[in-house]
Amino acid sequence: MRIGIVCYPTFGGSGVLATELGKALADEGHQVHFITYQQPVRLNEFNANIFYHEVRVPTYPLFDYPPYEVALASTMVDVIINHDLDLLHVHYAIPHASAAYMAKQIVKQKTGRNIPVITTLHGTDITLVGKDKTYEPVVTFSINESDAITAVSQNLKDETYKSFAIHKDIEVIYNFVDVTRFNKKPIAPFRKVIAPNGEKVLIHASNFRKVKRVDDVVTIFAAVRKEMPAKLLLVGDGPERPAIEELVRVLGVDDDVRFLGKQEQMEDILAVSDVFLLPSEYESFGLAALEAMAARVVVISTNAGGLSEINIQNKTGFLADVGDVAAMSKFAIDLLHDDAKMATMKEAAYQQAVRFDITNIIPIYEKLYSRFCRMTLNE
Ligand code: GMT
Repeated sequence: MRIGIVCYPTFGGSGVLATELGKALADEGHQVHFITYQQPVRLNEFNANIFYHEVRVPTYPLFDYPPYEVALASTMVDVIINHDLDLLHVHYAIPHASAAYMAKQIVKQKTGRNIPVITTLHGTDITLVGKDKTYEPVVTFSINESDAITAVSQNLKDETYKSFAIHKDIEVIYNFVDVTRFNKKPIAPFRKVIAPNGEKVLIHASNFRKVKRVDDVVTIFAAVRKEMPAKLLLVGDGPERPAIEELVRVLGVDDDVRFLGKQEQMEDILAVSDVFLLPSEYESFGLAALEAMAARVVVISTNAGGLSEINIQNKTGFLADVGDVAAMSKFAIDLLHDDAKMATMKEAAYQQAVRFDITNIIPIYEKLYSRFCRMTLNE
């Protein structure tokens, strides 16, 4: 098949998932065309089946807001027609689903072909941004106009029906992880640099937005640090970082916290970690937590959104209510004191990640695609 993939090219979960999906489809022999405004961060290797089409948004003195969606739809039209795509798979509804709708209509008018559009909902496109009155009518319309809609968890599917008047079926296709990539032995000299005296290592990775509650990460770590020698790795970057740096200083844990910034080699960093903290206000799924589990790292998270669909209480990790830093701190302290329990939970976390291995999920997408392949105008 010739598949167009539209996503955000950044470190966000939807972009990571879409890029890994495209790479896996290319490995299966499909021709994959990425249409984005920048090379996706995880698109870091050559593959003869992968093509990248940059969306250029020319500026003009009149434009305070350059019309990205128009440029994106035009690029989609160009790629669909000139590369004879079989379907378009867009990730994150805003503005990808509405741009795809526009491209679909133009292609239909120009060629008579009805290009199938599949929209995958990822999270904040529904729960935060999409709900906003500024976007809601367009989001509702373009989701309904998609030929197929998928959501990355049951919780996100439920939230979508609650917040939008969607009259089509939404299929849950869970996010996935390449277990082979993340199941790595720790690099001993690296662990020595991070934790020179054998300290326990806690980790958090996100885009440092408010919804991630990174301040709770630091508060939990400070409680752990009072009880035992420990280090905290903070991976990623975003708007909350200056406030978090300040909090680290205020709580007096600056000697034990490392800000690593945006990182591509997450598997090496996770391999030297013991506990992954994800105290988010909401997560549709929590791809970062799944990657941690694949690296045998125990996850302590909130029970918000779809997190309880992957993190199982007292088995693969621990869950608490949003903001309950006392409970999450206690879970971490008790676990870090109990080597036997830690070993059992690490293994359980890994086994749970295997259920979401890439090899189990890619065929589900391929089956979905084959349902829509080569639709005609009358279908
Ligand atoms: O909000 C983010 O953290 C980024 C966002 C995205 O779409 O880039 O992540 C969402 O999609 C991920 C991949 O499906 C999910 O694993 C995240 O849970 C989800 N984030 C939220 O729901 C807050």
